Amino acid sequence: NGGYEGWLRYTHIEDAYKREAYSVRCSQLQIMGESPVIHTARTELAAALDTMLGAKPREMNGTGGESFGIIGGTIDSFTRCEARIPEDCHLDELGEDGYVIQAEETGPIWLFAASDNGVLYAVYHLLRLLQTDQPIGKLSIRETPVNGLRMLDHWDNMDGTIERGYAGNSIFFRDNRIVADRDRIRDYARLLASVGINAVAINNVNVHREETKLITEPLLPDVAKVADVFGAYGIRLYLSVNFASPIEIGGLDTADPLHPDVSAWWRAKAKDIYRYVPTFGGYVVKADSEFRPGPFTYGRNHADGANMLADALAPFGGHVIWRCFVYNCLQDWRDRSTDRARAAYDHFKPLDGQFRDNVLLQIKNGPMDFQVREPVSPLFGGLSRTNQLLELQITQEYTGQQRHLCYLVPQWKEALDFDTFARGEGSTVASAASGALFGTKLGGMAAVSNVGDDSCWTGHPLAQANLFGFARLAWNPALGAEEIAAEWTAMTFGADPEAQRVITDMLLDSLTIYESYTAPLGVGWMVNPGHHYGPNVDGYEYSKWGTYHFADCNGIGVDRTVRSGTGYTGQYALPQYERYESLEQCPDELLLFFHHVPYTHKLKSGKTVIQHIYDTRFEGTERAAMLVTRWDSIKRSIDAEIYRLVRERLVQQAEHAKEWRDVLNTYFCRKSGIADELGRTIY
Ligand code: BDP
Repeated sequence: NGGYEGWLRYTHIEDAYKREAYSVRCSQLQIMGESPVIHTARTELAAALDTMLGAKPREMNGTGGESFGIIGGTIDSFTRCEARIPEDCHLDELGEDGYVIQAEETGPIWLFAASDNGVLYAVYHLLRLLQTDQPIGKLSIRETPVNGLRMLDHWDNMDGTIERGYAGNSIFFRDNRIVADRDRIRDYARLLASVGINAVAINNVNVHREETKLITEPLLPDVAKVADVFGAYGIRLYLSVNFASPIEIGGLDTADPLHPDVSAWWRAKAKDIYRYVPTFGGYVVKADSEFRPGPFTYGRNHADGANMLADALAPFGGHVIWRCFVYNCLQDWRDRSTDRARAAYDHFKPLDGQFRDNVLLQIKNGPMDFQVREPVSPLFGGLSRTNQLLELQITQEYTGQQRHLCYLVPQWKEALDFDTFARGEGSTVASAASGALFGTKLGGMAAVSNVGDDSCWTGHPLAQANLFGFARLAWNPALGAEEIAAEWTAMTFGADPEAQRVITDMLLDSLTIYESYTAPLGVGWMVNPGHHYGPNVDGYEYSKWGTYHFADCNGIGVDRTVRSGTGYTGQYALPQYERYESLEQCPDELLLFFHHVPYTHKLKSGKTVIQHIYDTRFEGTERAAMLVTRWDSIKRSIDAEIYRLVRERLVQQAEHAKEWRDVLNTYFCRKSGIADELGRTIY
């Protein structure tokens, strides 16, 4: 039905032989326990098997002596009902969310976990095997998530709009209320749980008047209902809060984090919230950023602010997720010390070690703002005594707004695999974020969701791959971009191998296609101010946001070196610092992020910067057009509605790519006065 079920379609398995092989093992089941999460696991498993195998599985009540069937539960529940546990299962150290799936050629399929969530994840894993056509004869699977926190942030406003949303309106809010019909929220929770998400923040980090009230008593009963919906899928609910709440809703005249009335107000507030929502996850806070209030107003720092909130939540087990997206958005471009790229590190590095252990600093992958190409934020590796959460953007604000195809997993993989060298070679961002690198207590990954009330959730049906992909990476950052794309495609589009291949390849090519017609060589921006869609070369060049490319008739790029620029490169550990500092070693794709060079500068590819700009813009546009042809080639295997939705967007993408090409090529041709070597038409 037009993509609503996402990757959980559970289509009937047509191949009778395969269906029979699965049916033999899966025609009866027993999931032990009674909690809402266990109930979800049981109903999901039964319903999925029913549609895939064409027969409702029987509920059994066995003790492990059965010759077939699925038996699952927490290790405790197995012990309680004295069921047999096969000897060779390694059930130690499964952590909070891990699980084991074990089966011999004959006998039951066992699902074991330490927690109810783990049981649910095991169920989804088993179903994924069936959905992707895997054998289930002998199974010995052991999974534990790499990241403790696997979170989705929603930038939803209570009037129902979504900041940077490209797929309709909010599924949580309408007309300044929480929606009454929560079916859609449940269906969303189901999609998220199936890939291991365990936390959501449902409102925008820019907390305005109406959203500030979410933590007040008239609204908390409805917040609790939403929390329960998510709770049945093992997902904890968080809220973004306004740092100035004590003033705006508390009747105080200050929000100074060190003022005793302010901390008392937040402590009482935490009590209220937990009375209604005992499973409440905590607060997400954007403070002193883009006109949001924060501790700076009172001459306090961000540790003062975060710790005060953390102390209020600590008795209830809540977290403070404090964002590091803090920079001066009213800057003077001539002042090099305020280079926006430096800001997060300059603010937070000196505070390392000063945060409470229920605070996590949420750090965007790059130092600027979710551009198609950025280096990794040097706070990863830079902070060694603070819990961290890597923040990614699934919603495609700067990557085509779900009108252009842009599978972001390869970009995220690059960030996760980046070596900070903070503790020698192999000190990856993935290990810093999870907490493994420095042994910090909490850690994980968060991302801004790309869903709305659109029929397929994400506007562009293929953008679902990003939601899926983020969650899979948050569970295990070592998974490959191709592996994830192939898995998503198989689950979403079914068995046809040709369609699977074409879609997977389109996904994998899409990021480089998008990058090659938009802002070149890591310089970023060049988008229309405000909504950020479409080319506008000087759109941000003469404003105060700190997002410049410095193109003139001689050259382009931002000198961020220690030697002659803003000094940003100095925030990296060796050898990354040297690599970025040196014009010779700096990777081509980030050249203009780190260096200002003449248009005739030769890249490692042998091309000059200007010729690279022309060539890639022409190629990118052609490759965008080819996406339509590739999609058309599999028309017969695709659901008609999805085919139409995707095609419509691909055609638009091809058109808009031409606009990018022409605007950028013309601009650089005029600025540089250098013609295209191949004499192609530049408007
Ligand atoms: C930028 C968005 C803006 C967000 C901000 C943030 O343009 O809408 O509020 O990030 O992350 O990318 O706070």
